[in-house]
Amino acid sequence: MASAPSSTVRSAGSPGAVHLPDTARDLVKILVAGPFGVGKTTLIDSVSEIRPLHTEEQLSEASARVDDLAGLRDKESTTVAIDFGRLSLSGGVVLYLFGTPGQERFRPLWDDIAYGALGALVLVDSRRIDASFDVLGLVEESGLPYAVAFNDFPDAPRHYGEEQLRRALDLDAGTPMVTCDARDANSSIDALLTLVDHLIAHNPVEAR
Ligand SMILES: Nc1nc2c(ncn2[C@@H]2O[C@H](COP(=O)(O)OP(=O)(O)OP(=O)(O)O)[C@@H](O)[C@H]2O)c(=O)[nH]1
Ligand SMILES: [Mg+2]
Repeated sequence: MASAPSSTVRSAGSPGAVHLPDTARDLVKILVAGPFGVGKTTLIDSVSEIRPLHTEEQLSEASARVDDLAGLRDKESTTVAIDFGRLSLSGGVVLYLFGTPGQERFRPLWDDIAYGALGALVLVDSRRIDASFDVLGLVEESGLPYAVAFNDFPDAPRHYGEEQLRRALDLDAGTPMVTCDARDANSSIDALLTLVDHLIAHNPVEAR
């Protein structure tokens, strides 16, 4: 991966684009991971320059007993396999975004989806911190570098400090933590750029 300074990285893709820009140089697989209903599909929708691929199914009464709908009043569907989208950044970096469920029961799917990924953006809902433990366990186990993005729901508690959140999630000091609004493209791109900067720091390669 190229060592582009983050200040040069800006979204170069445009919604509705299909073909890769001629400048595409580094194609990077990124996971957008997180617990049920945290906003993975929403984030990929908001940033993707191609029509995102979704595998949504209506929530059933049976699934409501398994996946906690607390705080998710309007939620009517869930991703049953993956989401997929693409985001081109200037500097020739193209992110292929794979949204992946983070519940422990999806572990077999996780191994396949994670194959070849360079890193993960883990979305967290601060109203339901403990719902993120499974996915953080899976990411840690896979050894992927990752950044944590708190999806900013309007009724999210505001009284937690950064250190408190870091401790609650048992994050290393070096793991980037940001807040984003998954519905907002710029905010979501900023979260992805935080991850890209982290990956570059992890994997510095001489600029070609
Ligand atoms: N207020 C607010 N609502 C959001 C935000 N992000 C997502 N939502 C809503 O939260 C619900 C869940 O979002 P999804 O994108 O379906 O979450 P998901 O992580 O893909 O869910 P699963 O695939 O079922 O695990 C949807 O109703 C979204 O409209 C946000 O940043 N703020
Ligand atoms: Mg989804």
